[in-house]
Amino acid sequence: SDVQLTNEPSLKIAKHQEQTDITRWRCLDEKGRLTWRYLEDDDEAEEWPQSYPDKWFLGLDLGLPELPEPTKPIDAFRNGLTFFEKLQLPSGTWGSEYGGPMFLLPGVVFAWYATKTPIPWYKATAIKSYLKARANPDDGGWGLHIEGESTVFGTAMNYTTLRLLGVDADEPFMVKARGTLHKLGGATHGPHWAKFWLSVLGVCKWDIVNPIPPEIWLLPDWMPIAPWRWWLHIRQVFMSMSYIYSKRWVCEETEVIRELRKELFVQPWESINWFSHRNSIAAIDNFHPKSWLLNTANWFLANIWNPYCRTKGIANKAEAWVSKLVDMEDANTDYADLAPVNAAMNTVLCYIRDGPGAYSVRRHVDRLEDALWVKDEGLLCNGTNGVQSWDTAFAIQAVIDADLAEDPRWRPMMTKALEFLDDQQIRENVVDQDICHRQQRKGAWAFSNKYQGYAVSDCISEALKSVILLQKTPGYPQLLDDQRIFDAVDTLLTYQNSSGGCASYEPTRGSELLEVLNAAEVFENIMVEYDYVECSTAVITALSLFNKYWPDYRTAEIKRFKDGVLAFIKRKQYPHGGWYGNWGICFTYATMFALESLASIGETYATSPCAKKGCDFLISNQREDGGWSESYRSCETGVYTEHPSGSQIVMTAWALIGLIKADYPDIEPLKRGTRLIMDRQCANGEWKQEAIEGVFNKSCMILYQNYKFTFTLKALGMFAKKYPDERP
Ligand code: LAN
Repeated sequence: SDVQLTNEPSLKIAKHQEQTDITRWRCLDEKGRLTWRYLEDDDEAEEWPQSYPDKWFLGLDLGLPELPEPTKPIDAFRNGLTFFEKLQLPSGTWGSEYGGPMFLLPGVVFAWYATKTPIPWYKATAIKSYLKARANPDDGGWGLHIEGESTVFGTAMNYTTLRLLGVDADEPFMVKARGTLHKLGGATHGPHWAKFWLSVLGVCKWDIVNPIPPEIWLLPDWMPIAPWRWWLHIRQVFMSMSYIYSKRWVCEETEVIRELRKELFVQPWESINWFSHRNSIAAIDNFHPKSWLLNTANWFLANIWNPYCRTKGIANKAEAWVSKLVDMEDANTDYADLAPVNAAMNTVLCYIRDGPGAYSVRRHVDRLEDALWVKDEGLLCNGTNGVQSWDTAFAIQAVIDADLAEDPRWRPMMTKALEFLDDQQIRENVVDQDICHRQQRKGAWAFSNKYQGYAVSDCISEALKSVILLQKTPGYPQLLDDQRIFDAVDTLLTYQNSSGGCASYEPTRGSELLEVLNAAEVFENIMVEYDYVECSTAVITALSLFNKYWPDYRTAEIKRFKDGVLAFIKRKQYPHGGWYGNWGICFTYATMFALESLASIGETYATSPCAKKGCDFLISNQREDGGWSESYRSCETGVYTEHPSGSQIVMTAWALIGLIKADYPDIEPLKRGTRLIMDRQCANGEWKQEAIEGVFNKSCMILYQNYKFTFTLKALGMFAKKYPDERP
């Protein structure tokens, strides 16, 4: 009754209300698959009360008592863990918002819209709240990520999202956003992906989209540009995009689409020359301008290939093959897909191909829920379907590093965490591994969960470390037998590049030169896998630990592998002593991992010039108040830059962990850093969210909500273990 439909009854999109009732949201944990429910029914809400994690995710008061004031780091550790324990989910993992990127939610909403999926009022309302809260206060637009300046990408996509959800164009915040979009040149000046999505909706015409030929999937594997060599994310996104582009499919025209055509552009829609705007892009969106080679290829494809050479036969063959590859992706992930970008596009693809109501469409729509998240600000889309295995691994390591895993007080929590990793280990390779060019994954862990099932070198490493450490602690069940540990190591050993380093999902398969084909405009370094310091160092640390307990397993290969990684790490050290981080901000993050890995093979401050230089780098950046602080600008510029809001507990913890692992000899700086973390702790043991911690592709920031527990605890625990009697 309170659901008001727009004038498109067939789409059943509800008008928003002012806000949802925050006490009615619940996060459902089905063995690490996390989805949100809104309980409209009072009885149901009473039967399923909000848990501590629910309340915490939603910013509600947990009503926890104040804990005794800590005098030593170990007390602060205990208080912190007492709080963090309350946030453990039934499956044994911890949940987390994983927001930051501002281009993911629009994809999901567009997929709902294109597939005529009903959007209940509470989702529409919660999305409206989130986007309103996240509009840039000065100009009302949205950026690439939550801390970024307004772009056409962010503003055109999120404005359109709101309009599709039934938000009025006359609302003051919409007027403001539209003004900003127009100042930036309007939606004709968006990057490739914005043009793609707006063409699917029929707000733009397909002529504005630079070619995305599915034919590229027909190239033989030996060719240096064959897509199986590309970085996984780009490959998977480009795949479904190319099918939809090839079909030039447009969703049903509705009143709101016709209105959007009037709102998003700076000239009358009918007069726009779409073809001529293929390369129009606002300066702020053009983070990585297209190469002349790509521009030439685009010109050829658009002017010669498409009109004159592309036969129906070629198009059909290419579409059919891409469609098969998408089927494999869907089957291998039970429709969860690699990430919400390709998940949204695959949803549309299945709708086009299989029709409304098809199982593929229904399952996709259901799976899109896995990436959605609710918080006090409203509903958003996470960067992946969660951070489950990754966060669980670090939670375990924090307790191990404090030497408290044997303490019966923490054993139930730790056992549950171990059970989670046990359940989440991937037990088999994908069926069509060679055909769809998947990496070996038996024995591995994914970043989120096994349903998504994409192994990552450092996710395997961190989970493996945690499992070994706990199973070697007296009193823990031996859930993974040796063979399953060996499976993980076997897969890990497939990850080394010729450089000695390791990449993320797969060893690097193509040349860096492929970067000239980067068509996304808004990201850098996305075309192939690169060697990442964090990934490489995590692997070496895991293998060192493994060696300790199984010295005879593939000994020579492991030694060779570790030597290669070690040489790589040493090469990658900056003259100032730090290492550049690709997935966390930035030098502080990677330097922690580098020092930890060096320590794992016995290289510390006293014994290794490389480790000493790394420590000196960290010490040189310690601030007056004892903390460390780094801004995401470091990632963009490659120059260590402090965050304007001062010391950050997460970076302080990273620096302390690196220093303590490297056995830094002077306790004074360590005490000052530890003090800062203790001072920032709340009376109930919690730490509050500070600046954003993560990054990808140099330009896009992403939040790691649990780092303020896992790493602060680890740092406190390590300090306490090393200096049990010190009171910083
Ligand atoms: C992630 C998240 C986890 C991250 C680590 C494990 C931390 C890292 O060490 C290796 C790379 C990895 C797995 C990673 C890769 C890129 C991801 C998946 C993300 C940063 C989360 C979101 C991002 C993804 C690419 C977002 C969609 C954007 C596109 C350009 C397709």
